[in-house]
Amino acid sequence: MPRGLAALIGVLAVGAALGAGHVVAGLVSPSSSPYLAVGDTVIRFSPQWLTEFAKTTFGTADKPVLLGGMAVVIALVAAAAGIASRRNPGPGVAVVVVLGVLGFLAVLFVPVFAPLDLVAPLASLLAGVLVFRFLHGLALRTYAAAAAGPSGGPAVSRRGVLIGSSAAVGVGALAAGAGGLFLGRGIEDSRAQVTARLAALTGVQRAPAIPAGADYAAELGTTRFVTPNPDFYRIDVALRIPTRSAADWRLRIHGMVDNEMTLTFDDLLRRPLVEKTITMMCVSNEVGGPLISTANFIGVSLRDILLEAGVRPGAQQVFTTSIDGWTAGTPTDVIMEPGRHALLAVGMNGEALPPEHGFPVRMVVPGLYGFVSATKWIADMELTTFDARQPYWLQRGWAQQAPIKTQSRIDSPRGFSTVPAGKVAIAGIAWSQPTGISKVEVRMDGGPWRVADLATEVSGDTWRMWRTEFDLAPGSHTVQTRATDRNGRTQTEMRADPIPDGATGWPATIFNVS
Ligand SMILES: Nc1nc2c(c(=O)[nH]1)N[C@H]1C(S)=C(S)[C@@H](COP(=O)(O)O)O[C@H]1N2
Ligand SMILES: [Mo]
Repeated sequence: MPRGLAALIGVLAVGAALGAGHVVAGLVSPSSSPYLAVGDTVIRFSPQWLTEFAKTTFGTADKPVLLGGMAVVIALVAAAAGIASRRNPGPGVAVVVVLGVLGFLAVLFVPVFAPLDLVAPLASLLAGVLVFRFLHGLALRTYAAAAAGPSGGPAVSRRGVLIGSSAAVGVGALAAGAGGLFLGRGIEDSRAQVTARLAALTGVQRAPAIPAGADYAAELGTTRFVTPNPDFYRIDVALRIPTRSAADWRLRIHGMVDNEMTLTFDDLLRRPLVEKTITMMCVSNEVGGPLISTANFIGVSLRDILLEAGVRPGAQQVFTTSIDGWTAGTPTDVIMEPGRHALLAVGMNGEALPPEHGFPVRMVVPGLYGFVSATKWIADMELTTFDARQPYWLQRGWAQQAPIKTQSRIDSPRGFSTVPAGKVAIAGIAWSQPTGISKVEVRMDGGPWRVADLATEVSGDTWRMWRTEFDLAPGSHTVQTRATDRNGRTQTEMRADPIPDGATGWPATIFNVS
């Protein structure tokens, strides 16, 4: 058979395998899609330089890039397998089986594994082998018949069957893949119920309304004080968002505690609920970067829960594990500070947590970078020593202690933009959770520092907006800022990379006046 057809059969068979795996996973256990499990495994075993490269090069597009790259590699392997099988199906079947077994192993070794998870990779393996044998046999017969005799009649109809079957497999594989995605969204009902329950709760201690003067979004089009959920930055290593319903959610609290406990979602809603406005941020944020957002989180005081559990002396860290097996270690003494407002959060900006932000329950600790505190899809909480357990990012070279560093960002003018000469508004944000910002200074073209106007403060747990104005002549200009916190500490000029405990340095924006 022709090379092109042989390659196509390889690709179709593997496509059918992936599609079948994805749709069966969607039906029985959304976290067991072999394709996504392989992606997770790649992330888990990637060397640190590679994950850093991916994060800095592709940012939040790193997951689509990984999945797309995997698709290209798998398609090339499948095409090669098809071409190697022009006469005899042996090599092709062998490659399809090897790919299937890899998917199988990836699912088997996910951090949280259930026997039901094996159904999807098995279906995938079976579909791959069957489709390959079927299309390959059909193609061989078609070309053997064409070679055998001048009476092309049967060969033509065989060719029709071959084209029809190939098209059907291709469409079926795509539909199955898409169907799997759709089935994976099975927590929307549970989310809608939680949103309704949160709205109906009467005892919630609501966050004060954000004062009108807290941002300059209306006048200057700069960052809004509260980030709408769809715009909230997202960082995690989960290719498959866990889909546990609120009814099935449990949190086990154990280790160095007097009273081990297991909490249900209803247990949380029966407790006093508070709403806090909190600015969260990622340690990977570069100076001037976008990985910072603010939301009104509704939750239960984590300190109160731990007081009830009875933390034993020497329990240095609260080691949390998510449903998908990611881990974080939070210093116990930080969570236990009475004014810290560490939360087990169930709501975000008036609705249930969005799936990608940790539904049904996540942790939020003001003043700590997310990787040491903000466990999404939380499932387990162990009180332990720092030596006993190493969380995910600590194993990859990041720090154990990671308080958020005092920083500022220039939002307007945009870098390399052109603005009209005359009075030019300079504006941005500054943060130093949980201390708060007392001063932001701005300087133009290396000139003297000038104190900017600060917007109304919401709390130390949030960012604070600032603005000022410079009279500028045409030409290229560079503006710089530095923030000072309420303890009188000014952000350092020293440039540091995000790894291991957060970037530092004064932000600078170059822009043009005409
Ligand atoms: N389960 C899980 N939780 C996680 C992570 C993760 O990879 N998995 N990443 C953490 C990191 S590094 C950050 S910065 C915050 C980001 O939370 P967000 O995506 O809601 O903004 O989540 C934290 N919680
Ligand atoms: Mo992060």
